[in-house]
Amino acid sequence: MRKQEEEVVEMTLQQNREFEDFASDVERGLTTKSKYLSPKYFYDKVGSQLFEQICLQPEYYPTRTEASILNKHAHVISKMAGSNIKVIELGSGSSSKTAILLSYLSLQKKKIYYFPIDISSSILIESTKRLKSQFPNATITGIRSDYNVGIDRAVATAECMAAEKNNETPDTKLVLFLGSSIGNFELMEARALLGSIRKKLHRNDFLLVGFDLQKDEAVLNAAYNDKAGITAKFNLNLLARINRELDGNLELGKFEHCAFYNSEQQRMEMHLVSKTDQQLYIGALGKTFVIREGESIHTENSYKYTLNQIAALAVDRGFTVKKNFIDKKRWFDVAFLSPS
Ligand code: AVJ
Repeated sequence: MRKQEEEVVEMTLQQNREFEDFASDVERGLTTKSKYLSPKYFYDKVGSQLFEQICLQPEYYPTRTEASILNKHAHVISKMAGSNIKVIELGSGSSSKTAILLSYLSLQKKKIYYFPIDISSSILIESTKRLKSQFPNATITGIRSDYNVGIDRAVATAECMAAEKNNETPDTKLVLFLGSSIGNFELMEARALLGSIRKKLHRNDFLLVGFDLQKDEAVLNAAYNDKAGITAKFNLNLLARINRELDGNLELGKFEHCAFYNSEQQRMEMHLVSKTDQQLYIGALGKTFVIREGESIHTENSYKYTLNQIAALAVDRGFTVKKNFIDKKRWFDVAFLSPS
């Protein structure tokens, strides 16, 4: 069986595990006093496509702002990262921004080794196929996984490659964590994640993290309540996914998208608010969950950072901030970190 087919089979097998995780997480989230669902479940095929549409909305500035920073500084970043690296990306999604960096790296390098890691099998299959045609000489290995396991598998795969090819493959790593996905993590979780990444890095490795910065609340609220209603669809799609995959009878029309900036917590919050008292039946769980009028299901936090908070977080986790690549409006920071 060809290697590519092996990769697809492996990803399909994991889809079964995905189902188990989803079912038990939904049961837990709808059973607790303050109902919640993890934002990682936004990214099924429909959700990933809706997120790509969100990135095109005039109000949603993060993606295009980060892309403009990468376009402007990719040559400096690839110079700082050195000549022989393997690129490991957490939450790669469509890898559209990463292609900017890979283009520069391919100009300078003999060969690119890129390991996109994503929870969504569908966007991973799609983006790796596209990137392989864009970078025919590159070795691109998609890994369907959450972040921590994903890095270990990327490092292990790279080492196998090195063994197979008599150490031709590079030994320095550039880990990418773009798109302000770090914003979805509670601050303690973000600390823990950076700490676990630090443990997997050697002195010559680097970490590039995209942070959405604090700014005018009106700009933030508009970004998560776009006029076209795509973010609302993206949020409600979580319920549609429960219906599709867990045999739920949830009526999307009985829920309202609600997103607002919580200045105390310095985060955008997304919720699905019930318009009436409801009985939510989920066939795969054989259970009914009661939700009251006005009660919400908390679906996402998106923390907004200051440069001081970024520096404190990096230093606290054993990194040095080599450079903050920031846009003119100071809305977004791509932080270039090295192990200290
Ligand atoms: C992909 C997590 C960075 O929080 O801004 C977009 C997801 N949520 N619109 C973000 C999202 C609502 C996005 N991240």
